[in-house]
Amino acid sequence: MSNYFEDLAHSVIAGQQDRVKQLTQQALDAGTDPVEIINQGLISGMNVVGARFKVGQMFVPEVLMSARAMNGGMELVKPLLVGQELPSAGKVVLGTVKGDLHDIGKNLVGMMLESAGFTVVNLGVDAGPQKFLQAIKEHKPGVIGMSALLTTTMLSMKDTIEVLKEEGLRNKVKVIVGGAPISQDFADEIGADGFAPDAASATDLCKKLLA
Ligand code: B1M
Repeated sequence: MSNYFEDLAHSVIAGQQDRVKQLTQQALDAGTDPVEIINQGLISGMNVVGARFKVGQMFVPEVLMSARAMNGGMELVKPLLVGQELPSAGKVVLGTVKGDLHDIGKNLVGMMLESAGFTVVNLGVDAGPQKFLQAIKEHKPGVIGMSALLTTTMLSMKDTIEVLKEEGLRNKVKVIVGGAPISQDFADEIGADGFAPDAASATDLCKKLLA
């Protein structure tokens, strides 16, 4: 079976959605545990994609192909998980900050997190402090992740952190930030718990913060 999982992981890395679906179906027909298919085949492949993306060996279009391939397999497996709790690495509330409509990078972060087994609550774009606050109260995440692509909107991250402090929630949730104009210095300055320069690093950071 380990060769089969390797084959599945390689097909995810290669972005071959049809092959991933075929292999997933074969494994299900053979009675393989759906959780094993996810962890040892699908997620294991996406972990390699994340690592390669981080060091510039894979690029955004290839990552999107791999994610699409992985989702093809997930669609077959998920209905069989009803009643079974899919192990979650933790919950992350993710959004692009107030006034900012850029969501390609943020969605890539969301996909990578989901691929690594996190539960992601995606607030979409133009998410102000109150929206993050409500989502924290409702979903009780371990981490909130804010994305900004404009120098004019990045200060909204600071506003959100201030609101969390006012509400007494700052110590209950880790805050990570990212996006093209964001740096580690800026993250330190506004009192975030971490900064990630890319989607794969964001996943590593969440794992570290929730360990
Ligand atoms: Co806009 N735009 N845009 N734009 N746009 C930029 C960002 C800009 C740099 C272009 C430029 O002038 N060279 C510039 C910003 C300048 C600045 O502030 N310094 C700019 C501008 C000015 C604008 C408008 C103001 C233009 C106008 O209307 N006059 C306007 C603003 C609208 C608004 O938001 N209110 C605008 C609009 C748009 C579109 C709607 C047309 C479109 C967005 C479509 C969409 O997202 N659905 C758009 C696009 C596509 C871009 C560029 C071309 C590409 C951005 C992108 O998707 N990159 C961009 C120029 C560029 O970057 N070359 C530009 C690919 C993506 C994968 O990368 O988002 O950086 P990125 O995400 C990375 C990392 O940053 C990181 O991981 C991702 C993957 O590795 N990351 C995180 C991101 N979020 C993270 C969160 C994390 C951790 C890591 O933790 C939570």
